[in-house]
Amino acid sequence: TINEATFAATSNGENISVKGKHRLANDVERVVQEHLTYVREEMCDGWDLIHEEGEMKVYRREVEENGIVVDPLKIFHAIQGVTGHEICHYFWEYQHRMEWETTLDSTKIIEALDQDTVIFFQMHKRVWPTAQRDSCFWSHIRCISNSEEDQPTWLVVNYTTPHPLAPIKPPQVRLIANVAMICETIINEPPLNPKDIKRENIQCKLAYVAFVNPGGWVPSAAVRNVAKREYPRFLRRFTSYVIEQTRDKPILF
Ligand code: H13
Repeated sequence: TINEATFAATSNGENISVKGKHRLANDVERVVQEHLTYVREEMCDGWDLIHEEGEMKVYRREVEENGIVVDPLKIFHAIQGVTGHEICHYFWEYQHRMEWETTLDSTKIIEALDQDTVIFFQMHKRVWPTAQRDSCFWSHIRCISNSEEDQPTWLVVNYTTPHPLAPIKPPQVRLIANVAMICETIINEPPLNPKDIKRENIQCKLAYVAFVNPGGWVPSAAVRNVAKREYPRFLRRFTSYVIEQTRDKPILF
């Protein structure tokens, strides 16, 4: 519910409340902080490097809950010529999503909670040998300043939430997810005047973290094979898309 008298318009023309906190603000805060702590943890016992491709490294920890595979996943990558803000912008903005997502049938915004937080309903492609999956999650984008000199950290978090506009309709199965994209921008050999920074001087260090529960039983081997193939494929395609989109645009710091 919108309880404040001040409104702003989102890019697709809906009104959202901009004053005061929305009903999921505390949840968003907690999950963002958890990701910032978790991403800095050392990758030690139990983490397997399952895929390496150039600068991209995909790690996974094998975990099952009641026989359901819920393997945590972490990907590290470094992308030349783009900023963390650009990566997060394209990951969060739904207008671009269907151009890089190959695992979705549809995506839509069902509520805007504030300018940086929206609730998505998505229909996923049937990639595994059982029922089709959908998902309903808040998606939040944020910029965190670390110090005056450093470039800020940008992040996007996608976190499952129930919503009256998205009831679960069996046989449809709902994915449960907690996903974060966390990016830092590195400027190599910074010129004296910041205006002279060129794309060849910049690099984005990216961490992508995913906890996904398929929401119902799927054969373990099938889920693990799909994940091992699809996550690197997603990151490859998504980062090429951002490079392509930003190539001739001014740098978005
Ligand atoms: O992160 C990716 N896409 C986001 C934008 O569409 C949505 C994602 C999400 C997934 C599920 C529920 C809620 C949000 O954050 C890219 C995802 C790539 C997925 C590759 C498929 C892997 C299959 C793993 C099987 C685990 C059950």
